[in-house]
Amino acid sequence: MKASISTLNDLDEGIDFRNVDQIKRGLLASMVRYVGFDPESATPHDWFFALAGLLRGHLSEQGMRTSRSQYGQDVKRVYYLSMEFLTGRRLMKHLLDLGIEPQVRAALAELGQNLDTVAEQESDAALGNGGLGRLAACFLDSMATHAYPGYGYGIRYEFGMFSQTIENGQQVEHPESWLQNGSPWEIVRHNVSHTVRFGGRIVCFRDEEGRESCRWVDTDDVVAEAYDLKETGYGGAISVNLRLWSARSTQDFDLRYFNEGNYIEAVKEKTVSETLSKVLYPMDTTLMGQELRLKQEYFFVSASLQDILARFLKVHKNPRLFPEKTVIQLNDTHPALAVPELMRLLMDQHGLNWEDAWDITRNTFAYTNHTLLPEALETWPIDLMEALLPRHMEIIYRINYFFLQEIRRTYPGDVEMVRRLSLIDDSTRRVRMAHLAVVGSARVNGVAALHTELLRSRVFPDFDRIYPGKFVNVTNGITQRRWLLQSNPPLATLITDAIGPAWVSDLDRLRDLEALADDAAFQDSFRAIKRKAKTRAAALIAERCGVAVRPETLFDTQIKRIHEYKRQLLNILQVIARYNHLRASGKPDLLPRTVIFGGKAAPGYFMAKKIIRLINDVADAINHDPAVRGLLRVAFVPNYNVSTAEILIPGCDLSEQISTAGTEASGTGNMKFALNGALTIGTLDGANIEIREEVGEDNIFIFGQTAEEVARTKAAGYNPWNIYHNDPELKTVIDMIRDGFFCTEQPDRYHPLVNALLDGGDVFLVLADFRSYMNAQAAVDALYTDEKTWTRKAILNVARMGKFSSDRAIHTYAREIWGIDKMTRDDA
Ligand code: 26W
Repeated sequence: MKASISTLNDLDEGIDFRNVDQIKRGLLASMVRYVGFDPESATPHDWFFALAGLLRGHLSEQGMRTSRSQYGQDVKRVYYLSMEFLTGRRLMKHLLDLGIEPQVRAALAELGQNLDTVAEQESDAALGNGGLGRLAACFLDSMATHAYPGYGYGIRYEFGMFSQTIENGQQVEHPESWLQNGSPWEIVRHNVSHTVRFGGRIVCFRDEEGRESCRWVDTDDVVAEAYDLKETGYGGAISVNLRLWSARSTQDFDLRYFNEGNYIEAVKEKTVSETLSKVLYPMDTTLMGQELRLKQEYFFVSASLQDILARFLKVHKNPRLFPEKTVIQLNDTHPALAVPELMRLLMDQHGLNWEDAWDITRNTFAYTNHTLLPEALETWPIDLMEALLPRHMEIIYRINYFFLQEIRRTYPGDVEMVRRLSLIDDSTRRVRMAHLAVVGSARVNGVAALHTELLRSRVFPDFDRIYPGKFVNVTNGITQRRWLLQSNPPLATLITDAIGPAWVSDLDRLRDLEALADDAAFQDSFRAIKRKAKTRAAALIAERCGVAVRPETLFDTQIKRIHEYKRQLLNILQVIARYNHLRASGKPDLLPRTVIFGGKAAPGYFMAKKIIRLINDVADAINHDPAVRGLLRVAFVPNYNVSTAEILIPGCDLSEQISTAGTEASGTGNMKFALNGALTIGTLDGANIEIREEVGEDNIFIFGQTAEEVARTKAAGYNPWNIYHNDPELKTVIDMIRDGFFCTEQPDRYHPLVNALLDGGDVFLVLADFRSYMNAQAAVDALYTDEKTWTRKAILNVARMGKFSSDRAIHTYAREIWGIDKMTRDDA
């Protein structure tokens, strides 16, 4: 039997995906056998499931090849642990990776179906909040494309990021049940499950040789069940497995209650345990110590580590070799409990002593920090940790004890240093997860040059001193396969026709486009493509917002999470100033513009929700004012997600990246826009700095204070009132908001926003940067009238985006942090 399956080709059902006829037959068979519908009456939705079902078998086969190859070559693997994977839709990606889009399109057409319509039936896998989750998805794509032995671990949330509607100008959240109709891509591994324990108490004892060992008893248990998704790479040869854990109760019925006839009580425990993987926390900053979140973090960490260790021990008998074959990347601190969990598993389950276990642990992990905002740095109450994870709390105390002992030896008498570095904040009685991650990792990285610099100088200066070389930078990147090839086919084709297809897996090749920046014919094609993409974006806006916008106008877009630090408010102040100018001057001396917003606010984030409402109120006033018809339109596109981004980004002229300098770790939307030929207006924050370095300062609109200036402004005692009183245009704008110009029915609606800007001290320096932003916007207007120069700059932006490929980021991680090699494609 074994011999007959040694080559997976024996399993081939005979479908050659290069052959339209065979795909067609396969689709019909899948519709009947897998979906169970009559092809004669099937809807596009049914066809989506039939097609996905057909591909799934193929993907699974390819995944097996990759896995066999990894075992065969006994490679070192990287495990990417992330609470979020924002992969979006998968169908088109798989077709592009496998190179079979035209054939599948033709096969569907013969069945009377349109591939694009079929693809739109898929719901977004929105298992993430924003940048951090999308980055994880781009990284899996780059790992698969470049044959790195990678593996993702996360949570199979039943409800991903909520879907957003705008009602009366306000955000309303709705549950997003992406699994309502089932996901055709998942492979359920009923046989792969791990028990995850909570609560209970610790019993320690000494064996005959005097070695202490501990047992964790009387716990409440949950089972983690594995669901696998295959992340294909471009070219289709290699894939990366993404294993998501779903919580299942250890018992369907509590027999104690059941036997008493208490049927409802008997299933209650089941419901409680299974809430663990129910819903993604829709917050990207503050969590406020919620117990369920901590349980989610431990749940996925424990299941993943048990899984990783089991896979390792299947091949290697000696746990001490673990770091030679394994590196585990912690995507922010959310999985930082992996540090004490690995210690626990090595000591309590595999009998290692403390020293060996610690040696293995700190050589296994690496930690990526994604945020400087103090409120986003996770800490957990000691009491909560002790109740839920008593053994881990003990281990953390002990790690801390040895760690601080060393600090005391190196810095005798420096009690302040000890207090600052401790894993425990004694004043609040909380565990500092970032400290745990730093101490437990071999490397810590920031996600853009400035971010890493600030991380070292402001957030972790003491750690940087005691661990020279531990902090490194890896600037973020995006995958050009999704963010150009897939989302902007006309531009991708234009580029390939001009310079060949190598850019698809080597983005530096885009440099060759520089030579065409002034070429009249190339410019014409480039502009025509942009115009078509704007028409598509306009259609989306018309459909979702009921606002008619004209593709001839400048499309000015800010799409991202709504947050005070990202300063959507600065943008809307500028829009109001523009509106006032147009009304007052009576002549259209400013270029017609369409200002597009999109993004979700955390449901409990009062200010962010106010900002959404203000944008919508302002949009309403402007869009209904005949005085500015044809000159200014504002649209807030509801339910911003990956699929919306795929349409709005290609259709944008001006990309808004206007965070207060020193607050946005990197940004990745900025890269996606520039890659699609938008010019950036932005501050010297995050990756904007490196984007300016690459594209050249003539090809980007930079404004505002630098991170250093921001710090100095604040230190000098910043008073926004001075700016308010000295800038009449700004004063008028703020007064209008304060006096209810945009909300006559409730004039005080925006007082909280105005107060934050004035009496509240304007924490994010909106007023301080206003004038400089206005000037930069004036420069945009002036340049946009010069079609040729604008297009030249846009082309140069595309040509110089090579650095911002996630391929470059992954090569850097592989070389400098993970120490892993590409697999050879011998049997792939
Ligand atoms: C505590 C809850 C929580 C959840 C998520 C806190 C913080 C987060 C993330 C760190 C937020 C996030 O997505 N950060 C973004 O990460 C991107 C990828 O590195 C960066 O490009 C963005 O600048 C950063 O805001």
